[in-house]
Amino acid sequence: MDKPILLIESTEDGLQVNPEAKAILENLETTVVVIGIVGDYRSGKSFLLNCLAGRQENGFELGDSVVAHTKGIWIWCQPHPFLKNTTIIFMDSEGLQDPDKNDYNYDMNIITLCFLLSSTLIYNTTGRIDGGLIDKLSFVSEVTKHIQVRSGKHEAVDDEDISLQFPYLLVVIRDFFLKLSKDKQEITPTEYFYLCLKTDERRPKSFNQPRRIISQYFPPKKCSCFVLPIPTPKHNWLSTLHLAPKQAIAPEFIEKCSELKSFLTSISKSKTVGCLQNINGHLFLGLVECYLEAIEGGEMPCIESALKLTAMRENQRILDLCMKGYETRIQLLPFPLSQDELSAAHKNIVNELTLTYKDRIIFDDLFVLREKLQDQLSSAYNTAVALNESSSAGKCRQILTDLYKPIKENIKEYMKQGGYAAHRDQLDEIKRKYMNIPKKGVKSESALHEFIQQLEEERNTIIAADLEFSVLAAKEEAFQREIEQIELREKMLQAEIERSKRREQELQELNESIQRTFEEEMNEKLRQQEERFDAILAEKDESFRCLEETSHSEISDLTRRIDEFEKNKKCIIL
Ligand SMILES: Nc1nc2c(ncn2[C@@H]2O[C@H](COP(=O)(O)OP(=O)(O)O)[C@@H](O)[C@H]2O)c(=O)[nH]1
Ligand SMILES: [Mg+2]
Repeated sequence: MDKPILLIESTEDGLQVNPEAKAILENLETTVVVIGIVGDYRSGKSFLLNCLAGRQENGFELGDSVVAHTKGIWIWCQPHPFLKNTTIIFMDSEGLQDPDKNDYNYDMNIITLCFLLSSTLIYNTTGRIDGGLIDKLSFVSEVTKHIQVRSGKHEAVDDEDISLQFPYLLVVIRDFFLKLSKDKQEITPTEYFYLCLKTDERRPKSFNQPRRIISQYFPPKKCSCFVLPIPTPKHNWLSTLHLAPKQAIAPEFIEKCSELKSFLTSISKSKTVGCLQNINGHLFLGLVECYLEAIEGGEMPCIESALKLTAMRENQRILDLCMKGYETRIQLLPFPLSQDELSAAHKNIVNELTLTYKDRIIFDDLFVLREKLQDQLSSAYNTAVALNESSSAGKCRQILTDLYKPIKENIKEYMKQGGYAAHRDQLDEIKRKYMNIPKKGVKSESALHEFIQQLEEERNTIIAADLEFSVLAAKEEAFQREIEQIELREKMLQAEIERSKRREQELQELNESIQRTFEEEMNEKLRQQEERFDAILAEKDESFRCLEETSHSEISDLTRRIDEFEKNKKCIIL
């Protein structure tokens, strides 16, 4: 925190927690050590806290006039100088006995809240350690009247009980210049303080009562007195110390302040209320709210009730954190998972969360809390199971949709004869591919079943189309066959015609051939005949010639013979 912030403001509706401070404290997970300061108004409380916090600029506001500047209760969170995970909350309060307010109840409420909230409470005053200081401290007994330790109304309040709940009291006296001694021996301010607390039975009750109460509630182990010198010898800086240059501040003051700081950090323990140990920012806020509720409700703030309520609220917060942690971790799981994987992850997360939060759960309602946690965890686990199922179903559906996409896009191709078988084969292929895809989660089978079921209508359409196309195909086939028959017949006829043509041609050719042959033969025969005739003729001619010759010779012979005959006749006649 860069600068102080108002924690409790005084509004028209009474004291209220400032939402800005609430937001800061709600997120403050470290243990807190609360160093509060109360005391007279304009007694240098804010200036001292700034010195202890180590910074004047942007620190608690100082009043450089007689008008008190700090209103309500302010806080300034700073890391503890040497304790890990610890934050010191410096808590500045409105001064007491401000003549402007003159409201006793208001003062008591502020001081009671500081008492209840501080681990160490500085009572800041100026002057001396004397009876006057003790009188001023009698407000402690007043505070006890405003605090209830236990919630049981008729229960007797044990002073030690109250004392245990009280913070460490550090009385700081400002502008102190006296030497403290007893029997000429220098003594410490604390020793001197306790000397002043001694009762004297010869003195009246009004003298002894406050001393007794202070000794009772603040024994030496719970109280110290510290003195601080005047911060500067230059009185003109006193009203504006926060503006004074460093060299204007007295070295003894600086030294004493750092001594006080070391002392404070060494004695200031983390804020503890009853069994509520190591209170952190939001538990502290819980206490603030509980005490304020009581005060504003006109009741006495009760430590035990505040403790229980704060513990209950804190436990609920832890429970919520636990559940939030569970949900966050579950959401980071790589869904979908198998049931075994999910169950193992659930167990791991629960174990881790138990380890993280078990020490932060507060006391007595552990059983109730455990039951509550178990209930919430089992319902969160059911949600995780449902989430796993829906994630698995989603993934499986997506895989199946992707695998089926090419078929879906070309579904018309299956609206034909044999389409059903083709579609079925494709589906079988998809099923095979799908089953080989790993990490589909718990809904693998059911998603497939559902998917196939969803295809029922489509498949029926394919079957119907398949049948329709089969009938058509059968008809077409019959028609085709008829056409084929006709074509065949046509072909046959054609072939017949061809054949007959061919036969005709063949016949013609044959005829022609025969004719030709015949003609050739005839011609041959004629030729031969002619030849024969010619031969015969030639022969005849020859024979005629021969005959002629023969005849001629015969004739000639005859003639000769005739002639001879004639001649012979003549001769005979003669
Ligand atoms: N004499 C004196 N004046 C102081 C001291 N510390 C602070 N002052 C001055 O007292 C005035 C009030 O201081 P402040 O811290 O606002 O007082 P608060 O009202 O108690 O918070 C301022 O003008 C400071 O300069 C101190 O130790 N001695
Ligand atoms: Mg102040």
